[in-house]
Amino acid sequence: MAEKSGKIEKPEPPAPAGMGRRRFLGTAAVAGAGLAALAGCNEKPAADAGKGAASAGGTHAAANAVHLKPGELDSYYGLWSGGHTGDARIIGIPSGREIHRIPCFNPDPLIGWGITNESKKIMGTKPDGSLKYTVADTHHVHASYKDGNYDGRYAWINDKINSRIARLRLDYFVCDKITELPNVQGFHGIFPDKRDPVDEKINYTTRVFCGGEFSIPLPNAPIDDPSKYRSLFSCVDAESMEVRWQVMIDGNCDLTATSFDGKLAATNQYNTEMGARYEDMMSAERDACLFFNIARIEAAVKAGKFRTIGTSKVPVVDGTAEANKDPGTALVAYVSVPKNPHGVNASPDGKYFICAGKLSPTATVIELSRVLEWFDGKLEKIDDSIVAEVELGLGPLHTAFDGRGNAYTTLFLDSQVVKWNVEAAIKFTRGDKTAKYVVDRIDVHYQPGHINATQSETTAADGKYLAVGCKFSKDRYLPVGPMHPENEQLIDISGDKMILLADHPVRPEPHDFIIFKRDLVKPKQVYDIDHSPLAIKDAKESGVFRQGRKVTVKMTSLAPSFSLREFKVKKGDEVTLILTNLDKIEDLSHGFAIPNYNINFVVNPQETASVTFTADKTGVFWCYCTHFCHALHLEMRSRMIVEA
Ligand code: RUQ
Ligand code: CUA
Ligand code: CA
Repeated sequence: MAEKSGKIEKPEPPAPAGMGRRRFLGTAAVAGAGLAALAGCNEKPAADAGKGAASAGGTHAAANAVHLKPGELDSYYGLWSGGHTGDARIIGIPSGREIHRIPCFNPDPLIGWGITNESKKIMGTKPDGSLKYTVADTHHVHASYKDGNYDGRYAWINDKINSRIARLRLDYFVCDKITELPNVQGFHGIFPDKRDPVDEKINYTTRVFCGGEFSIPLPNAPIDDPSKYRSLFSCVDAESMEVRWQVMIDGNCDLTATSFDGKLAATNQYNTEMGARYEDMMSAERDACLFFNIARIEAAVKAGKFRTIGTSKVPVVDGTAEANKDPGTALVAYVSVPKNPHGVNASPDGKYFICAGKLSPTATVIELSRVLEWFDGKLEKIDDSIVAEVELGLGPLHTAFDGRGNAYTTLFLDSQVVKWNVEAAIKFTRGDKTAKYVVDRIDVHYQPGHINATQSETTAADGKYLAVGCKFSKDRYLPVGPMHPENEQLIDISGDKMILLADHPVRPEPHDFIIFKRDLVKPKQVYDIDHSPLAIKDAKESGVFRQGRKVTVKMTSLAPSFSLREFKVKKGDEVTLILTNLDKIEDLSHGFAIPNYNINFVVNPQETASVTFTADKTGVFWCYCTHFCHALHLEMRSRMIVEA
């Protein structure tokens, strides 16, 4: 294992008043009784159940805040990761209503994702045409920026299982590109940059950073010795979705954040030990938060100072601690933070990065300008970029911001959210023990992980609502067997005190989300017919076109009929069916299903989709519309006759 460079032991700051029970969670405690608590099975806070609602959220005012009258629209879009379902979900805030799902990594029969040729091309196929992957595990979703705020162009989402990044278009609310990261396992943290570090004119997102959480042999080979494993931090081009470059580092990447000036990307690291078992991964008292100097990395790539790994052509620069000791040339800075940190977040004033402690009850505040000073040779020790390290409670994970100088951190073990003031925490760390940095605490239900406030990590953070992703819901909903929903709780943060407003059950398990003002996106509700080169713009172009055993069936839809009421193909034909929906009216979508052929897809107004299949069964097959579109929806059919 490489020497952990620059890791100095920091004395623990004294516990603030009233925090006696929140001791440092040492290795011994965790290995014993503490482990059960880490898994979220600490004693069930039964007496506490509903307390938040009764004490605060149970008021009429709170209930009114989230209750929209029929026909009323939400004021924010919530973009939620879908977890196991490999999709992204759109949730209206404050109502908590799920409005839409965007399939990305997994097939979805509703819209024919993974069934149409267009979606298969995005998802990736094997040589036999079947999908390369059919499972996914999405965690984090983040949107593109301009001038420090969301610009409504794109969002990106990760698949941890197969190391894929998907891009979502925020005009049609669809996934349009997926890239698999080479030589990465456990792709976890993801964050777009907010502007270019060098070019002043590029004040918007052009890169997306992706952290690889699991270290592996590079190139991958059956090597047993974990000290030989490394992980990669990847930069993906926001437009082309190609991987621009990667940085090889010691330890691992977990979450990712970016600075508002475009100069730095950060990742927190819990496995500086480079252990292969959890006991090894928590043996050190401090781990790290890494800062990547984007301009320097890109200059190094330009100068040819890189290697490639295996069959990948992506340039890989050396970001290991040993190669980055000299600040004058360093590409990466390793800042020491306490024990197995989780979550790194950039404050909306652009000044700080906050790393939560997870196994340490602390949050560490790192000042961006000081990290830059270190790279410029003006700060002697990189750890002097730490301006605060304060106790918050047990199991701090993620942090959100209200734009008024306050941070909100989830405490997984305490089942709480703590509101704390960043400048007061800095004063406290500097020695002013009268500085009361904890502003408020609220119980949540239960074991919160992710947290986000409206517009949190933007210059337009407005401190109105806070959503908390509780990993355990226990007694909050009607029991539905062993699998419980997750509990997304909504909290009013517009005043000094946090007020619990509502519980929203969600299908497990979304992990992360962002919430932004509704006027930041301009969705389109009818396709531009030219979006597909295959579009059949006139019903008269319909027909069956044969070239040997390859048959193209061209069809249009216009409620309540398909342009071909019947069509004939022969057994063994490779059939490509192209369907354009000629309806122009908003919300007039048709479906197209072929019984016993396992085909179903949707065409929205002016949309074109195609499917290719082998006609391997003879007989009559009633292709029917699967989307209720008209009073004669049930009659909207076409007969496929497959002849012997
Ligand atoms: S991680 S609970 Cu996958 Cu987002 Cu922190
Ligand atoms: Cu077309 Cu139902
Ligand atoms: Ca560790």
